[in-house]
Amino acid sequence: MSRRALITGITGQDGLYLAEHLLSEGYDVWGLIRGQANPRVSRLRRHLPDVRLVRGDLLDQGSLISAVEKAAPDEVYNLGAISFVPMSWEQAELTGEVTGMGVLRMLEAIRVCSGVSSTRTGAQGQIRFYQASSSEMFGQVRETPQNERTPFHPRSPYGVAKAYGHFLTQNYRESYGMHAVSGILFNHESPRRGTEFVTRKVTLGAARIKLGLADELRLGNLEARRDWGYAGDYVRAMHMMLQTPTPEDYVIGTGRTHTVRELVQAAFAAAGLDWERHVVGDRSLHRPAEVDLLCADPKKARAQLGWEPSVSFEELIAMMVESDLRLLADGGEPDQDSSWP
Ligand code: NAP
Ligand code: G4F
Repeated sequence: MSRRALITGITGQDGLYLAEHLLSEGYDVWGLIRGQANPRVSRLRRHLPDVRLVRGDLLDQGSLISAVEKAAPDEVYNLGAISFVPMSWEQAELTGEVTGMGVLRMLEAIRVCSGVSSTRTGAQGQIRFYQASSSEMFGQVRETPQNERTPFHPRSPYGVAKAYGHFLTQNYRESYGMHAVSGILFNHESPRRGTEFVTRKVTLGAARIKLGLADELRLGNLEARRDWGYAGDYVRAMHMMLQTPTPEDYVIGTGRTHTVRELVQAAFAAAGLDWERHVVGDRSLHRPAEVDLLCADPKKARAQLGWEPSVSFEELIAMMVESDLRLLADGGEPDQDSSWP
């Protein structure tokens, strides 16, 4: 019998890559979808008709219990979240509910459906759980590079909500013996990345300027540093983490860090443009509190999972620029079907 996986956040960047990866591994893949006439659901149906869909929302405990009962998964990947950091200041309570409390509701759905309690811990055949934790939890970093033991100092309501979900995942492992793991993933990008995130905003902006569709690109803090990798590599790590005999948490990143300025230089160079002629600084895009520097120490994942990234920063940015140039030249729009290559 095929193994079954249930993915929350399946309409997002990582959800689609993970679903493709698990299908290629022979899994029966189920995706949690929400909302009425959500355009990302029809895009998902067209892209991956083999994925089975079940309705539910991380805000709705009963719907998650029903989804787990219906999908009867061996593995649950909790990728659903409000994931755009600036939005977490504008809608802090909602971010706490979805990105933080949503983890509690998903863990409870698994616990209830598995019949696990404080006196009856998990047994063989239990549902394994992956939580999408984030390097944003390190925030104002205490050391560089950051590893699994680096303390957290989150700088946004999003980072705080992720820290809650992270500790709760550890707590359910320790309280109920659940096979629950957190992947502390550093920024990962792709041609499918949402256009609100800086990499895609820059590659799409460079492509628009190259094709004469725009003349300038407005950006915030150019000095922030991130460890950027390729999303297709990172979903392999999620799967690997759930296959180990003992549940543990892992940092996933490349170990290389670049400024936003270097990202801009790389993207505009890939499009054959001089970035200084087009990029305009915009104070309104700076954040109330910034994460200045992220850089992963992925030694544990390399040693214990055998995980390695396969795409360099330069290859990633060139891949995204090429994809955006193709998309716009074909008359596509980034938020429509064609933007998911
Ligand atoms: P994304 O593209 O923003 O996708 C977010 C997903 O969450 C979407 O499928 C969205 O579905 C779903 N969602 C939002 N609110 C929900 C709710 N109330 N109930 C159920 N689902 C809901 O994010 P991503 O980049 O794929 O990231 C996946 C996960 O990894 C997120 O948890 C993110 O915080 C975390 N993470 C990402 C990175 C990164 O660099 N990409 C790094 C570290 C951690 P709708 O279509 O219904 O809106
Ligand atoms: O691309 P970003 O919006 O990603 P951020 O805030 O690092 O968060 C992403 O990575 C996290 C992992 O560390 C995830 F957990 C999270 O869900 C998300 O996927 O911004 C990156 C940097 C920031 O320092 C920001 O201030 O780029 C800087 N930046 C400068 N100008 C900008 C802009 N960011 C955006 N989005 N837009 C700008 O115009």
